[in-house]
Amino acid sequence: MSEPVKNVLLLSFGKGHLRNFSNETIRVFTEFTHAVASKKLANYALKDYVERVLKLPVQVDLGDGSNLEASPEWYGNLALPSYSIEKIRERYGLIGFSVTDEICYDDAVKLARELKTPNNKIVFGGNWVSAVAENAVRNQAGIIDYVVKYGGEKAFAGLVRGDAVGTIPNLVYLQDGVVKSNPIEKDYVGEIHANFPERVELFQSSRGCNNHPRCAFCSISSKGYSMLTPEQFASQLRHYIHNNPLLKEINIIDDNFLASHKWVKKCAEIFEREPLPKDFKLLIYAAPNDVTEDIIPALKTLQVGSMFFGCDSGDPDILKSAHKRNTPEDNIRATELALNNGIDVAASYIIGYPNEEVAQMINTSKNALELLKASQGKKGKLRLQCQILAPYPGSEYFNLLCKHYPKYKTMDSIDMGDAINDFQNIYFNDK
Ligand code: B12
Ligand code: SF4
Repeated sequence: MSEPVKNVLLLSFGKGHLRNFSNETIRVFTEFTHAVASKKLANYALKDYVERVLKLPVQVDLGDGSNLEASPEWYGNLALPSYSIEKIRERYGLIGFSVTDEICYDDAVKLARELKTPNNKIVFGGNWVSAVAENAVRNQAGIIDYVVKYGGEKAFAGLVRGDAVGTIPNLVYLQDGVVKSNPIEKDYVGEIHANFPERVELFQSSRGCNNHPRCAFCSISSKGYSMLTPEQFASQLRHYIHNNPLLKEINIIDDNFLASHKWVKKCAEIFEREPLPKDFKLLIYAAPNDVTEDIIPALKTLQVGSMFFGCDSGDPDILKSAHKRNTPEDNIRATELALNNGIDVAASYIIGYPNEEVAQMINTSKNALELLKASQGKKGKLRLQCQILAPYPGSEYFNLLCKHYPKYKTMDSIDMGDAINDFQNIYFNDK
């Protein structure tokens, strides 16, 4: 048990702009403003949880750890309040880094190295570090004190309160040179209230996914599947709209918004009684197999304007081998249904699965062409995208990569371009 922390700083990161520390300051904004680009919902969630929900006597400041000076056109108003590295070292007892992907991990570690003193604690959280937590605390000993795996609210609160390290859920740390991983608790999900800056349009109504086993390429860092109640969903949505009447679209980042039709219909019932503003739209992620005729009226009431579909392949065997629940036919049917009802679709495919045959890739392009045909003359618009399979840490495919390239097992910083090449080498060298 140690003292509760008074001043906490949570940093977010945008695209990896390599930092150069000469004459540099870090932008720290204690009043929310729209002029900062790398707005992490995670940091708003953590701040709101300890300040509003738990009412801990702490001030959590949010800062942007990106190298703002490197690209003012991207980050906007450089006249924002900012603190120097010296000032940050002096002021904050706990500094958190939200690192959701590999692109900003190296930058975050570089900055953490500058900010670390014997008087502060450095904690990392987010998707990327969750999957490489043990490697991160071992490889960055002396810089990263703790990594929080998966949902971070309870662990963050424990660190702020100064709870005994061994009692804090989801915490990974070094003790006498040995990596300790505390038991993982089911993710917390609750309303997030904050004065979001104008451009924060990210909205969370559930965490996790009900697809078991997970898709073989999936690397999301969540434990279990938890969702807001329909009443909380409505209250949070109204909070967003009330705080920002200019907001025209909200991106619901849930991995599968249609996981429970019953829940979606209950949410819709609330908004049938008190409709959303006319020109307001929701963007959702959905599995094509969950898009059925009977859910369309609810989607209309909720003013869903576009859906992102993980079609992922047009080949039935590939879909099965990746533990997907959708079929190639689902991809076409769901797209037609959405477009017919004026809902835009972004359909995403992947190629480069283990042992994927050329004929199977052709099935994928045929499936995408079917979607294109289905989109002709429809009210909704279609966007197609395709990427090469990336074996992210935390996924089943990453374990396959490690079998052939054991070096990845102990790494915390991975160039995903290299990982993709190595993965391709295993399966496609002779083709
Ligand atoms: C929104 C989003 C984006 C937005 C980001 C906007 C923003 N500024 O936040 C945009 C579109 C820009 C984006 C871009 C990318 N993204 Co993205 N994105 C997401 C998405 C859908 C939601 C993230 C989110 O806000 N979740 C809600 C918050 C509340 O949850 P959370 O971030 O997990 O945070 C919780 C915990 O992780 C933890 N935590 C997080 N940070 C911290 C910090 C501390 C100190 C503590 C204690 C705890 C903690 O506590 C939080 C509360 O429980 C996720 C998928 C997902 N469902 O998570 C993908 C996801 C994170 N993205 C991903 C990827 C790959 C990318 C890109 C690299 C894609 C690309 N190829 O360009 C880029 C890189 C962005 C960059 N660095 O420049 C992957 C990461 C895979 C991985 N394991 O690394 C994910 C998981 C999607 C996926 N399944 O593939 N993304
Ligand atoms: S990829 Fe999406 S649908 Fe598949 S298990 Fe992960 S979150 Fe669920």
